[in-house]
Amino acid sequence: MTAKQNDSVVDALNAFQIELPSWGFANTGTRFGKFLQAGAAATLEEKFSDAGQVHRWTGVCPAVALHVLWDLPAGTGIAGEVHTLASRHGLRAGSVNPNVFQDQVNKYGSLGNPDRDVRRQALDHILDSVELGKALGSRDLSLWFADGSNYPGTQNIRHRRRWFEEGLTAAHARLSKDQRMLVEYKPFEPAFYHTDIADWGMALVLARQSGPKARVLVDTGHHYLAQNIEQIVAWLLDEGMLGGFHFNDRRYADDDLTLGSIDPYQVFRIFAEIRFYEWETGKRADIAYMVDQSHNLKGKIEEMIQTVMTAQELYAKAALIDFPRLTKAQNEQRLIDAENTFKDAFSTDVRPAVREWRRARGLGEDPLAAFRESGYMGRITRERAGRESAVSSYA
Ligand code: RM4
Ligand code: MN
Ligand code: MN
Repeated sequence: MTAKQNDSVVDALNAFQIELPSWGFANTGTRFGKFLQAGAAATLEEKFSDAGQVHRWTGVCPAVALHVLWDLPAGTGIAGEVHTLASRHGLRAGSVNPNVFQDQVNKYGSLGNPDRDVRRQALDHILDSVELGKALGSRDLSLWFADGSNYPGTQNIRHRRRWFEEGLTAAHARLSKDQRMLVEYKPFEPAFYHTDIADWGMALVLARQSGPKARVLVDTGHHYLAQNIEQIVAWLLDEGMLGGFHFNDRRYADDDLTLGSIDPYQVFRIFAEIRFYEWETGKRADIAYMVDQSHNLKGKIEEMIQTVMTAQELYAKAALIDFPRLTKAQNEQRLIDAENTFKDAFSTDVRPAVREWRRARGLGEDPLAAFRESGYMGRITRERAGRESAVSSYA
């Protein structure tokens, strides 16, 4: 790697942070079974403590996303306490994720529910979450809805769309000037015939209709197989509407596997579009990078460290793309040369440069090894073993 390339990697890593999901540290499972881990976090304090380990060894994860009902079963009125817990572990609260999909009342949906009272209840929960975000100084209200239907003809798709527009507009009206609202889409699960916000186009329309502080959130697992995700990213960047990512990898559906475990080139291509946009416009894209994964089989903290390391490596690789060379080759229709600017960057081994970057910042060269050596896992496993282990979330 040349000195210039090394500088690009250093600049990229200096600018890259990624938010962790609180639910990634708790016991979760599939609908077929829950495989509990003795060391899994059960309380918000434990989630912050575990996330604090990921931040401590990687240095790039200062914020933790909160899922309101899972993390704050007592309600949204405890911002002070959340703040204290987070700072105790060197962290802050990240995006606030309202939960309007788990209560019995949400059987037929939340903001898209045909029952006006249920829609109101969902909106109230979202508005409480906006207030919690304000009290926590958290910027993003991150909205995902399980709304949809399982059988043709059972719901009025157009009415539900309008109810979403109404609800999201009302939620947007409550945002402070520093807050944003991220609208996440998903084409399937738990609804399997239609979901009310099925794709990026629907999320974009709703975000635009609800107000200027709304953006689209791209969860990499929320697409049909073979969909060109980086094209969606390029369009949203061009529209000024890309708000953030939920990163994870998948083989079939919304598998929530470790980022880059199945298709690292996919993640690289997403970063490539972002870097290309930034290089061309001279502007930094205002994107919240977040992880949305939870693991039943791998150790939760180790897996999160692995994810963050992978994200950094792929982001650093994308920083190596020679954009002047790429643009020239594109303009001259030299297809192979253009394509090879991507491939050259992707196949460069950035790990020595990333290790060096860590060393220079007083971090361990290998966060995974450092975490293992710290003895933290053994300690929490002993401390937490034997108590009632509940599955606190379904992610
Ligand atoms: C959904 C979606 C949301 C996440 C829930 C648990 O599939 O990805 O972002 O909060 O799962
Ligand atoms: Mn998600
Ligand atoms: Mn998901």
